[in-house]
Amino acid sequence: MYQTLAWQLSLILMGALLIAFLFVARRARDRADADASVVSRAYRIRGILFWALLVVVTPVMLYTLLDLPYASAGIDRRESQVIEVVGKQWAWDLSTDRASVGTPVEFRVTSADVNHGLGIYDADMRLVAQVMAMPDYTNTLRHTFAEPGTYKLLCLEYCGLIHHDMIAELKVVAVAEEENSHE
Ligand SMILES: [Cu+2]
Repeated sequence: MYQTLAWQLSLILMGALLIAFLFVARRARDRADADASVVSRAYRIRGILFWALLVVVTPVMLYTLLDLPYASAGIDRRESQVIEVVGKQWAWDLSTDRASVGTPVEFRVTSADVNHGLGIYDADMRLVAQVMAMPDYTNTLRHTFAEPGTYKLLCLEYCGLIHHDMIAELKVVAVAEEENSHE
């Protein structure tokens, strides 16, 4: 649905651009010699636009940058559960398929062959975290699961014939449940 909307919007914008382009091209042919007053007016408008842009864009940029999640992602330095993840054609090898709610999980992600993309999806198939799986390199992804459930690990980087079937499951359980399972 959004694709159709985006396509229609693109068509409209492309049309508007074409009309503007033709208009300018025509005007340029009509008046080849712009006089000095036009030039100086153009410079003045350009100056005003520059300052307007600066005044509008700077606060917007600062405001949106402050909202980036990177800083808060680094704060959770509590003891974490480590899960080693190796992607290979076409499966995920996990050192464990269990994790607990509320404790940070540190995924150490690498690949045994080609590039893969590790995507972690919740029960509603909403992407909750993702990181690249690269050969000869370990990427660290920290994520704290807020909800218990069975999460799915999918591959987000096309890696060959059976890429679509590269699925593993991770059971995220409440802490009490985890302790019971050891008894
Ligand atoms: Cu893949």
